[in-house]
Amino acid sequence: MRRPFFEEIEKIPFVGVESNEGLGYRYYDEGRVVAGRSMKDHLRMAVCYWHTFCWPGDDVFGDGAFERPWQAANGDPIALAEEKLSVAFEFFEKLGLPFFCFHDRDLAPEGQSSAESVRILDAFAEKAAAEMERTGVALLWGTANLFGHPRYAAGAATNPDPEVFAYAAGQVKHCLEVTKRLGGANYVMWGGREGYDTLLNTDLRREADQLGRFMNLVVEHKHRIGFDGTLLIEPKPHEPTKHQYDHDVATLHSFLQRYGLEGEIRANVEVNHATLAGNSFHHEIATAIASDFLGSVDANRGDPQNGWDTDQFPNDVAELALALYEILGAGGLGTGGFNFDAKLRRQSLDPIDLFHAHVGGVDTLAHALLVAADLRKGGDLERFVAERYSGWDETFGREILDGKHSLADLATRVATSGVDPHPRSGRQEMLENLVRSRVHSAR
Ligand code: XLS
Ligand code: NI
Ligand code: NI
Repeated sequence: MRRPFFEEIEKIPFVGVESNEGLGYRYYDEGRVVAGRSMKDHLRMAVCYWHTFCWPGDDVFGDGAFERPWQAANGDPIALAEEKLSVAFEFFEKLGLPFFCFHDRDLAPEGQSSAESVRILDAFAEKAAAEMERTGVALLWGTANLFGHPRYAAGAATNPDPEVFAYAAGQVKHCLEVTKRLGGANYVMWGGREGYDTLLNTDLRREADQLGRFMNLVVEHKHRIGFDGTLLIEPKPHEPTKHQYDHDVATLHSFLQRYGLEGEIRANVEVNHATLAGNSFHHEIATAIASDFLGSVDANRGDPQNGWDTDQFPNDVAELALALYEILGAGGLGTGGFNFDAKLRRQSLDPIDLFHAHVGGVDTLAHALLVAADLRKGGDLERFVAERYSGWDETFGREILDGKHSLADLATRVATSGVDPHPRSGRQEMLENLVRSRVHSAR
């Protein structure tokens, strides 16, 4: 394989919004301080290992369309994974983002036995550590692939067979330890097949309890080994299952409460999963923040015409600006960041397309951050909302919330003291205009 692989590409420069030529960031100027923090520290962006380096460009109707030397059909899996690792870090360096994310099976091929898989992953973790040291690229999160192998066809933790549960537990234990070793800021659990294909063969009550037990075991192990990153669950309503238990942020929150996991696990919200669940991304982010458990973001979007996870790079500034507006209001993402869990279109064959895709996604986020910061700075939305609810800060409103009035009290008050509320305009169109004008003016 030729080295460097992306021979014709230099490190992506910041060229500024006026520039129209070549590959360069128009909005993402990593050191630029916005709302008290550098763009780099606000966004904490990550490249995902799986779609970017492991996906061969296949779909359910067609074969792999890409020619990536490290995906050669008859090569030695270990040597190929080594090549993939070196190409990946070349890419991270040239793109200039601070983080990456991986599944255990992206980094290292699965062995003949679980013991062999552990040995292989340990060896690759060491190689990754050396590359991280050399390049300064850090790990946003690690995760275990509990959905690819046929043993997980009926779920991992929610499998009818406890031996599959045990197998998955072993895999997560090891991947969590590897993530800790690599200084990962978070550890993600996406319930790929934790759901069902048909209720005719499914015991919902048992599966919920199994999933609750599994997550408690992960939390215990995290504390046992002293992993100080954040545990995250990534909700999704379906695909590949007909129904996935972590349907959306609100469903996840009730699950965490039910199994005593609140305060231990936060949400990794994916744009595409939000819209698949019939929610907007803005809704999912605001809901997670309202329950104090937003953790991190997968920034890939869907296509409004398709009912599946198309994993496209973000390109909608307005959509992301509203989410970032909420995130700024909440003081940021903490250990989380924005991961591009996104893939090319199958016809985007060339390695350079990987750069075009990421540069566009990065700039969309950076532009959205500027819009969100302007909205916060102007303070109009905040003032409008505060004013709209101001009655609840006054004596009567506070007394209601403090439990000082029964239903009967309130009825009496209305009947005797002439309570006669008048509706007030919600000014939705005015507020939408305000957001739109910031989208156009932010630079
Ligand atoms: C799939 C998920 C997956 C998780 C990591 O839809 O988005 O990629 O982010 O397992
Ligand atoms: Ni997804
Ligand atoms: Ni994801």
